[in-house]
Amino acid sequence: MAAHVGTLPRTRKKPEGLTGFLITVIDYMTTVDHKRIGVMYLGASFVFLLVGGLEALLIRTQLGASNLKLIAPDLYNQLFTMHGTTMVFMAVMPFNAGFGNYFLPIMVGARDMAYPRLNALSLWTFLFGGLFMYASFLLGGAPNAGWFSYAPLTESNYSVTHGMDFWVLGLQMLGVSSTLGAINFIVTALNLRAPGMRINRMPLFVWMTVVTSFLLVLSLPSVSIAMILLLFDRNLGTNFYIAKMGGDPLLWQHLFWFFGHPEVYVMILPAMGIISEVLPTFARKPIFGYSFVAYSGIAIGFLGFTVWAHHMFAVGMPPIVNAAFSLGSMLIGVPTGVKIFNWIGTLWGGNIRYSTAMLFAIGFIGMFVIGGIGGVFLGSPPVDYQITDTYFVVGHLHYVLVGGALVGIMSGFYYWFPKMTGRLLSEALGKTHFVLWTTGITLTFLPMHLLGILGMPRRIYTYYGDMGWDTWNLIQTFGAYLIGAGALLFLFNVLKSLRSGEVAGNDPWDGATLEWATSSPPPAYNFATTPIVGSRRPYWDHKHGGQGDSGAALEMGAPEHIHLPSPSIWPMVLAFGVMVAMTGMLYMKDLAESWAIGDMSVNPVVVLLGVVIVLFAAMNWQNEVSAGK
Ligand code: HEM
Ligand SMILES: [Cu+2]
Repeated sequence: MAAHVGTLPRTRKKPEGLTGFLITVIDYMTTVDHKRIGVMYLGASFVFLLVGGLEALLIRTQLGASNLKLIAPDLYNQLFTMHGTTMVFMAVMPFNAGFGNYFLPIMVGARDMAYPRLNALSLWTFLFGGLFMYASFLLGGAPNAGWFSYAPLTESNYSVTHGMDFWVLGLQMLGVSSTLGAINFIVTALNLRAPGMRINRMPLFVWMTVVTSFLLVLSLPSVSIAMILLLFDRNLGTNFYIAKMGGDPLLWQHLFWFFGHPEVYVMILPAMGIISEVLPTFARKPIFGYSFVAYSGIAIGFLGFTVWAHHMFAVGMPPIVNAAFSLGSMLIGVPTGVKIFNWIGTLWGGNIRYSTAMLFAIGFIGMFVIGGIGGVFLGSPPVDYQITDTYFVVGHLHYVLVGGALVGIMSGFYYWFPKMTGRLLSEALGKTHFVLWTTGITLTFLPMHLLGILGMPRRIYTYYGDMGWDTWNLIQTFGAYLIGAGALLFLFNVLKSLRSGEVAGNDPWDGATLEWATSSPPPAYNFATTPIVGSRRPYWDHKHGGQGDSGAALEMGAPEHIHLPSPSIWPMVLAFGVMVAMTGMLYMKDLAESWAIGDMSVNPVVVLLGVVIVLFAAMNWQNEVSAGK
């Protein structure tokens, strides 16, 4: 019965110095290992988080007092658009994809994701898509119509730079990346689970990642289509969103929010999954009401598709429509409340260890509840009429996304860092980070609710001194700097631990799920032999008594031949080709015009070049697969 989840000896020694470094770079560029891909996802997301955070600090500094003119108004629009777009699509979502990549396969006892090369393609399309969008700052101006890009602001006569084209094409790449990743997560969780790992024994983080993946697959097409129509409007003379030509700007809002509302659950559900792992571990109890936590996640995902027009209460829909969408929005509060009761039930009577991961998880509950209650207010049409498009909305969304999603992600970092690196993060620095963030988040986002009620509109560049908004704005700006300091402290903590952190061992928190049963960091093949699972908390039951609810809680299967897919450069080349083609597409309008006057433009050449790279990479990829690598 004894489980030996050991490691096999290392097969290869790395040279030192520059050669070693180059080998590492090439290793990462060609890797198909879900853990390395996960680490790259997490690292890139953190860089984007810092960039998006810098943009936020610039915005907050400009708003710190009335009548300031520190940034040009035009740049201000670009900053708040890129801030929102970055945080949503290049920070929170890929953080979730990073943890999902690293831990979902290990937690279900698999060797890798179902489609390892496709997984690499997801990573590279995300990275190139993000870089592509940021290139806009240097190529004539970044997108500037807000992260929701409402028509008709986005049409070519209002948004004259190529910024919106960058936004549309870059976001298409990020959407492709998310769709591929989502399919991979679903197939992995449904098909590659270890023997005995029934659906209702899957860790809750896996559950939430699966629900999230379904949301992505079902909602992304809506925004993809909306963006293609916008691209046509801007470049080919169609009028999908132009009212005076018979189009409808509200079509954009419907298509966008049919994606946009499920998207908010895409951001929060994985964080809910993380804290559903952290809370029981540090309360030293099983999660209270496992099935309720899992099924309420499904209910939230399902209801999430019925409420999108609550973002549009004030556009003049008939009252009965507003009422229906209000009802749906209020209903979502029920499964959300169920989860919150279950988390509190998990803490109740627990033998609690207040580690940094645990503090962030508890902080999540408190701050998410504040954000959720703000949401319930906004879900009431008469209330929303008063506060839509004010700072109240900004307060609400930041409580759920920073106080909720990002704080949950941080809990995940403190929890899983020792597994990923073999070293502990400093608890003292971690707790300081926690204090900086909770104080900073409260000072920055709580007063926004008040300012919203006082009438301060969102997306304004500056305001007059006699509005009475100065004091709170100054406090908010101060709070924002505290959040920034916390993020830098976290970075310092990570770098310090990587060099000289305390060695963690395989199971520093007395964990319950399979990732703690292998070494830290885990070997490429995760487990030397396949784990056989007989419990919802296989490793915990194995350590504390051995029995699961059917036979042994955890056994290791017979030795077997380990097959791992070989590295491949082609996913990266393919993603690069897509970026090249997108670059050509950017100048579609100039192309249409140059055709009209009959001279040749370089753009079709660039598009063609991109397509050739894509086809070349796809062919080589296919050859590798047929060669059985
Ligand atoms: C009980 C649950 C919730 C309800 C009833 C709710 C309701 C609303 C409503 C009605 C709005 C539109 C406000 C307006 O524009 O006038 C809104 C905005 C928003 N909510 Fe929620 N919300 C809930 C939970 C969440 C969660 C969990 C998240 C994300 C993790 C979230 C993220 C957002 C975002 C990002 C916006 C702003 C969108 C924009 O930029 O215009 N909400 N919420
Ligand atoms: Cu919504």
